[in-house]
Amino acid sequence: MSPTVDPLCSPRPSRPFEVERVREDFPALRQHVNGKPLIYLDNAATTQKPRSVVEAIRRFYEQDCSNVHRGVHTLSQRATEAYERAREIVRRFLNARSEEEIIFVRGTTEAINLVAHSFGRWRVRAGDEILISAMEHHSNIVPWQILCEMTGARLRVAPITEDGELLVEDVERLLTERTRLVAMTHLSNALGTITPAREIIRLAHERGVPVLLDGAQAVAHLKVDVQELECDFYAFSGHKLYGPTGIGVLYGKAEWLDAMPPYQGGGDMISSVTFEKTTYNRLPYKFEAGTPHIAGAIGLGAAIEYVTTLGVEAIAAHERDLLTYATEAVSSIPGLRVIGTARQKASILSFTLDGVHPHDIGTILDHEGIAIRAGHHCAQPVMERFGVPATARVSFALYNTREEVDALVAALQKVREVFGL
Ligand code: C6P
Repeated sequence: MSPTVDPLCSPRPSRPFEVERVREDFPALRQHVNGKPLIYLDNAATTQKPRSVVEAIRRFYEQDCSNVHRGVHTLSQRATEAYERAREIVRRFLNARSEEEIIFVRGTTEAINLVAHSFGRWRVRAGDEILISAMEHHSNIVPWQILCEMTGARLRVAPITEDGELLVEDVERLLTERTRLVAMTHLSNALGTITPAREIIRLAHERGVPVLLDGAQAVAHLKVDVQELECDFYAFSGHKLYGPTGIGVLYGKAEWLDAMPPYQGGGDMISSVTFEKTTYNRLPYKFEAGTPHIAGAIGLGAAIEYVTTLGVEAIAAHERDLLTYATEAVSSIPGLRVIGTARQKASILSFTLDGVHPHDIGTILDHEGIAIRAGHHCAQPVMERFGVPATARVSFALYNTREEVDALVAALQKVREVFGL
């Protein structure tokens, strides 16, 4: 089944997407690997960085390097302004109501752990339930298992279909009066499925249950508007959005974040400390203990500006074209099985090839200069669901081209030849 149009994105970009011009912004794409021009198709793991992001980080370290929120001196003021400006860029990008709702963290993993520890410690008791889906990344499974171990709560898992779809009625059936939180991926890293997030949130809210969306993959491929989605928490990583590693964002509705206890204690998250009592800082600082990744936040701001200038919808349309083109192209390869054939998909093409282990596919493609990921993609329950130990995964970004897809298909034919298929 080929992917259909993502309802969150307009099907037509406002102007043509000039991919060859865009590629010039990414110095890493100009290199050769194993004597072949690099074809980078491992974007779900991490994306390459545009020059403007590297420049923003360099500028910070060369000119403004200082700590934030602490010094009266000029460099500290400049660093604070740049860091807070990055927060405002994120706020606008997600359409959050207020900058108080944007917490800088290390990445999606830390964002989810923050909610599991803080919200969990506050709201979850023995016998309560956390509802996730069967296509979650380990980052959206293990923190909830740890919480369940600590509290005696129970993890419930909404199943997925043979196409890798999450059915709203299954989620509805599993929402009970003991459900304290729903935590779901917005876009599966192993299957490419776009989940029906808006409907799930509506159903959960009808029962007074808050919803966390794992946006690690979605944020680079779909237009995300947290007010339109009405999600209570949204987690994402900068490095999958053309920004640096080690920086990410937890969006949370202010009413939740206000009520939740701090996640970590330390500098910057307090307003006063005595040995008898500590009072906590206001939002968002209550959740940002210690010196943050200042350069990372600035780099993420630059990445979001880059993506916004190109247009999220134009990027989505370009990637949709690539995914449709690639899905059709690989369907002619004998023995190739696509894992994840949901009607709503973005960016990701996972597959197996009869008689060849995905790691061998990855190794042979690497000899051809083509980078893909092979393995369980930190989503072992998904592999189990589809009865495979691993898949080969191609994941697209804004700088990929149809010519690269053609090269991929030719290299996959080579894999078959090597294995005498
Ligand atoms: N998936 C992949 O190759 P971090 O590592 O914190 O930036 O992101 C974790 C994470 C959480 N949720 C989803 C849906 C993800 O895809 C990821 C990261 C990478 O698929 C690395 S395992």
